[in-house]
Amino acid sequence: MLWDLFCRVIDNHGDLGVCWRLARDLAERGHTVRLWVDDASALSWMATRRPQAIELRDWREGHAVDVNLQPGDVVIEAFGCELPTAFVARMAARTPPPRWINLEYLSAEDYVERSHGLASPQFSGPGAGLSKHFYFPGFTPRTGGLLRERDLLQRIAAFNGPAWLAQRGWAPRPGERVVSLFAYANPALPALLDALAEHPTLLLVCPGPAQAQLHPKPGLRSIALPYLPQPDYDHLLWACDINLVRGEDSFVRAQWAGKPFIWQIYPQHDDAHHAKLEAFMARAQLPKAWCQIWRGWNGLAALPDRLTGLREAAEHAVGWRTQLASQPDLLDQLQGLLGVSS
Ligand code: TRH
Repeated sequence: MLWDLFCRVIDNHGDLGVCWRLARDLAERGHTVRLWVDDASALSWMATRRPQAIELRDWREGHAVDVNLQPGDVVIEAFGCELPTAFVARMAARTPPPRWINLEYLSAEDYVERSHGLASPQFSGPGAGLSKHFYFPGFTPRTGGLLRERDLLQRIAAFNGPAWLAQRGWAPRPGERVVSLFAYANPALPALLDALAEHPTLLLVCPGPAQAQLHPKPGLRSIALPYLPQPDYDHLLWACDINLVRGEDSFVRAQWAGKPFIWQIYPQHDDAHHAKLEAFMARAQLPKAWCQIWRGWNGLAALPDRLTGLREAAEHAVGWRTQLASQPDLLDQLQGLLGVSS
């Protein structure tokens, strides 16, 4: 089937990160994808390998949608990005009309289960007659699930983390733990570095504000990493002992890595992110001491001076991954909703 996937890059890399991962998963399952992106520049480092089945299209202002273009069988409007009206008109003119999906941001909050799968018939405008379905990713069987490539868990089980790190010159010294750090600007960074230094640690720091704030301290070595291709960023998460992640896609990938992780949620001006953070910790039944570390890292409490609860968090990470992996993945569910097989 042909899928039209529309992505508008707001800021950071998650909108494109999620859409690129979705496009790759669709291509892997035999589909053809037209990925419409307004700013595809991050693909230069994120997507060094481009599957044949993914065609990149530019939809910045001034790149009018080709009026002769026949919309695909499925149109995905990622994160409510508002499709070009000319394209919506083409959708309404197509027989049969394409299935229209609004792929929402990920949340563990209760409203997700109530909202997932709802239809929104369009009574006016260029799309009159079409019906849009809201698709909410999530952590429970009554949500749209999480992106998980079919062979992901086998690849993780077969992965040799120490060899992968050593090949890149990022191997820990004997007795050192390896921690990955991908974060927004964070006033708790000095306190985090102190807590990490309690145990000999090699910190692998992804591009971002933290790279400018690193100074050597006893017990803590750090290496500033370049942006890695998306599959290699996954490998980094699988190779490390603890992962600090942010946003949405790296947050999910840390859960598949099955290692203890700390999430810096994407900050929202009205503090709505506080409820999202608490909702996930409750949904995942994160160990109490580890919740305090999470609140400290997200500015909701003082960061403890040690990573208390790390052992419980390591056990929890494995059990939580097993629970999530027992649910159908996002694409299996979406194809089921659409009555599509791959
Ligand atoms: O970059 P982010 O903060 O993106 C955010 C979130 O998605 C948030 O929900 C959204 O509202 C906001 O964008 C607009 O974090 P995230 O979601 O982890 O996206 C980063 C992507 O970049 C992810 O797909 C992983 C990928 N990545 C690489 O491919 N290589 C790298 O080296 C790094 C650090 C990340």
